[in-house]
Amino acid sequence: MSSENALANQLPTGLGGQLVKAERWLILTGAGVSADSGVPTFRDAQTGLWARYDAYSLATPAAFAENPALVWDWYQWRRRLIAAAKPNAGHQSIAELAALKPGLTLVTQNVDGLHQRAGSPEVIEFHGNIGRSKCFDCGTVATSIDEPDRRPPVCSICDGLLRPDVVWFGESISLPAIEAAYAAAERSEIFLAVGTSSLVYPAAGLAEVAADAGALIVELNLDQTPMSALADHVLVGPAALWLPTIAACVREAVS
Ligand code: BV8
Ligand code: ZN
Repeated sequence: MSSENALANQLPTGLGGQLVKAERWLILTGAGVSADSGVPTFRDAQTGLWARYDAYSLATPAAFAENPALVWDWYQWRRRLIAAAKPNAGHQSIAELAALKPGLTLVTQNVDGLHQRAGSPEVIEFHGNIGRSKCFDCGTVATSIDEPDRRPPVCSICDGLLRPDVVWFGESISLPAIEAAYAAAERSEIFLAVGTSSLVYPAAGLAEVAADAGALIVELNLDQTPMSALADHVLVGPAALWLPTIAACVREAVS
């Protein structure tokens, strides 16, 4: 019996039917969904050159202002890890669910672009995308980088330093992203949090909004998180194993 069928029988009682019936889903993903692609999570201890740095201390405007080359190098290291990674069965299942459930909204805290590479048509990138660079001074997104070996390269408009187009700690989420995500949470029937420690706000606030709107709250994680107490169902295990089961359950019902 394939792992999908085996786990399909292990979906908590009643959950399969609720997933099939609900049209308006909000899926919120965190670093755990990309862990199965070999992309380290924020909780993971960093490796190699970066072992002695804490991701939270590097992902800030102050860190970049203090040592732009160090922060740029850290993102270049992560960009190479991500370029070598492939979307996993979890990303692919979420892309399939978007096709099966037109009312599905996907919000990701990840900056790795793996949902798009897996075929998800619409991705609300709450924290931006590591694949884009923008000017630290004028904010212009770089369409080309003249001197890629400079660390960091400079803006072609104002000569300011380029930085990754991600949302750092202490920076605001873009208004369109936050409005779309919160509107989806307010009308959701299913809120599925996948591979997130539910520690980083305002993303972590979406679960409460969905719960207040009467959504069924489902958490998929290896561990307990501050959101676990709010969840109606907790699926313990890897996202790359549970998500194909959820997709199979919905697919079988519509085929
Ligand atoms: C803001 C981009 C305000 C950069 C990131 C209340 C309200 C508003 C703000 C705050 C608030 N309280 C505190 C704050 C400040 C701060 C915050 O939340 N701090 C935390 C640490 C307490 N929030 C902010 O600064 C936000 N900005 O609101 O500004 C403001 C208002 C006005 C004017 C100015 C400012 C901005 C936050 C965004 C930060 N940027 N990323 C980059 O990537 O380099 S966040 C970054 O960390 C990631 O993107 C990710 O979102 C986060 C880590 O979270 P996870 O994705 O959950 O990953 P994590 O590693 O923690 O956990 C992985 C989970 O997966 C674990 O649970 C693990 O068990 C599980 N797992 C592992 N493997 C698997 C798995 N699960 C399933 N399968 C597996 N195989
Ligand atoms: Zn500039």
